[in-house]
Amino acid sequence: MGADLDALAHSILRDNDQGGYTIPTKGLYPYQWNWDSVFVAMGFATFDLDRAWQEIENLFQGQWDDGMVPHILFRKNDPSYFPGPDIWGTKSEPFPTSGHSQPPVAATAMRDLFEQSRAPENAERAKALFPKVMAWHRWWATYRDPKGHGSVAIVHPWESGRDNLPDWDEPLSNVDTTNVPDYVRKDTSHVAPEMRPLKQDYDRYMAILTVGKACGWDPKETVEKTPFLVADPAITMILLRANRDLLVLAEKLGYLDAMPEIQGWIERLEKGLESLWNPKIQAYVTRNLRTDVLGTGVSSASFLASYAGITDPKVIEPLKAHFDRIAGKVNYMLPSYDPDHPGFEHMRYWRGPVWAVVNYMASRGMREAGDHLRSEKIRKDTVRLIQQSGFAEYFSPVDGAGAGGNSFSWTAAVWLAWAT
Ligand code: 9WN
Repeated sequence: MGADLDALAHSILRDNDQGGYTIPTKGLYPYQWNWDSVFVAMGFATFDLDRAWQEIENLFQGQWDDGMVPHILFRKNDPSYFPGPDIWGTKSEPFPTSGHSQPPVAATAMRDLFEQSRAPENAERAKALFPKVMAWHRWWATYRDPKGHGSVAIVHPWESGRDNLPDWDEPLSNVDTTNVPDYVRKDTSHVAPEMRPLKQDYDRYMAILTVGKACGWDPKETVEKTPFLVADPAITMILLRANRDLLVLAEKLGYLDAMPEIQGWIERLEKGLESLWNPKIQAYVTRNLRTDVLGTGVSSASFLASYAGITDPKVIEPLKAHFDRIAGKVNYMLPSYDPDHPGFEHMRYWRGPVWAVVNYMASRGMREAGDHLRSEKIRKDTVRLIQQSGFAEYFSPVDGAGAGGNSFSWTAAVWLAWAT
């Protein structure tokens, strides 16, 4: 069984490989996505380290002059996805891209690849990538903390990678959709609509995109004008973790001058996380930076606290209690949203389903923090899900059914890199 699944995972990565970059799955997502590629690199690293480096290097081919690494790289036009390059309308070189970013996992993967083999050619590749990653992290630090809280703000739910999380409902409810031109979705022609965001969500996604486009996706102007500006605990934690890994790389690669700047980012993000702690529910939540309203639910983001290097028992203990409560409610951890919350839907995308990549990060952090029991619970549940339902995009935490796209790259990658 394990060997069969390993072989299948390899073939999924090879099949979705477009020659140097990998698409998440055919049909539904025919382009290169940012955090997908980074997890894919972790999978490739288990059998082809050169190809793993190449995946990350090619992601940075899409980097903008201001340092931003876009969430989608449109290397060639493919009408099976909406919204494509014409709708985004960016003028980026050498190929069109989307206009905002996605969770910055790259530095963490880079450190893993570097530590896997310090052969001179790997050190050279890490050295060449380092300034690009610095520029990306500097972009987050410069533009995405407009209120000075220290947390990371996103300008579109797509930027979070957790597109229809119930926490976005409140900020999205303030988005005016009256001027959204007609459009035709493609996602619901590939996947059952009940597993995808609602039309109302898509209308709002398009309205926000239209504002960003009118700003030319200038980072400062977009933050000023976007109708959706929300601090995201997951990106804040992922960037915090990535900065800790970048700091280690700076030292090992001889970029000593970069260290104080990275250290400053780490301290700011640690402080920023405090502003996302909701004392009422004892968990990390989103903060709408337009209204100052805090999210009301425990999403899987909270369980990335150890991954982010947070050790304070005042935070970790209540989160463990949430974990144990939730584990008593579902058959497979981690649901993307609290099953006790009215916003929970077990098959609808980021409103409940389990995502292997989030499981990987959460479990890794818990293991590093010495919480082997919970870390292993997540890993074993992920193995059971994949054994039962294959390499699906996401899974029901209730019955383990696979949902979304099939033959999914990051699920295969995470299987190879961590689950088995
Ligand atoms: C929009 C590719 C991406 C993931 C995201 C996931 C989904 C896209 C979509 O697919 O988002 O970016 O069109 O639904 O939410 O996390 O990177 O797998």
